[in-house]
Parts: sequence; C-alpha cells; structure tokens
Amino acid sequence: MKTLQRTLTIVKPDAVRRNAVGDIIEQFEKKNFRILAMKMLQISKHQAEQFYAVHASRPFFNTLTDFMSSGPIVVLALEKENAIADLRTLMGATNPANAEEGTIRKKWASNIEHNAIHGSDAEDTARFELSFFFAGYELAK
Ligand code: 3AN
Repeated sequence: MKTLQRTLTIVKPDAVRRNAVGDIIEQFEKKNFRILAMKMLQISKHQAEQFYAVHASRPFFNTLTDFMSSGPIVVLALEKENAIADLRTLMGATNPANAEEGTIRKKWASNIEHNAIHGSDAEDTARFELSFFFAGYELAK
C-alpha cells in the first residue's frame, strides 16, 4: 500500500543568496511534491541550535548554526508518496563532491556545510521539523 508522507525542506542561506529559490521549488513541483506550506524567514542562532539539537555534540554544530542564522531561508512542507526518501534522492549527497548529476546539491551546493538544502531524514524528524516551522492550520488541506 502506498502512503502519503510529509517532509520539511529548507532552502539554506547560501542558495537564497545565489537566487536558487525559484529553480529549487520548480524541481519540487516537477518531481510531483505538493507544496502544503511555504515561507521565507531568518532564524536566530538560538532557533538554529534548537532545530539542529540532534547535532549538538558534532564538531560542526557551531559553524552550522552560525551559517543557518546568517541570512534568509525558505522553508516548505512537502507531501507525496515516499516524500522523505524521494526528497533526499533529489537533494543528493550531503557533501556535494559526492552528489549525483541531476541533484539539487550537485547544481547549487558549494561544500559540505554550504550545501543549499536541508531535508528531513526520517518520519520522526519530519514530524519535529514540520511542527518547528508550521502550525497545523498553516498546512494546505
Ligand atoms: P543531511 O543534511 O544530508 O541530512 P546531516 O544530517 O549529516 O546531513 O548533517 C546536517 C547538516 O550539517 C548538513 N546539511 C551540513 O550542512 C552539516 N554538516 C554535516 N556534516 C558536516 C561536516 N562534516 N562539516 C560541516 N558541516 C557538516
């Protein structure tokens, strides 16, 4: 049985600075993701630390949260069958040096930290991340 899934994606500050927002959203639509909600905002360092709390002990936590709070981001709630895995396929490898042709990171990421896009990696993180940025009433029916 096929089940619809929801996932949270972020167009990161580097991609917004490079005017990649329209191209990335077009790729979501071409791959049949339905956009349930979308907004542009700049998060604080503290909010970035809360969002990435699972990475708090990683050596890159400080630079990651500095970067994610350094400029505007665009967050979207997306829905399709198998959304979580399909989005990660479309994103490409975390390190753009390993990203496959045709992926968003291959096209737009500069390096492992400035890597253009975030996508939830599992159902539980998707639930946390969607509720971090969107209230239920903000999601399209
Ligand atoms: P992904 O975003 O592909 O799920 P994660 O969850 O391993 O990757 O890492 C979260 C974020 O932390 C990445 N998107 C990237 O921006 C950053 N990151 C991961 N590994 C490194 C690293 N070795 N050095 C710097 N930043 C990293």
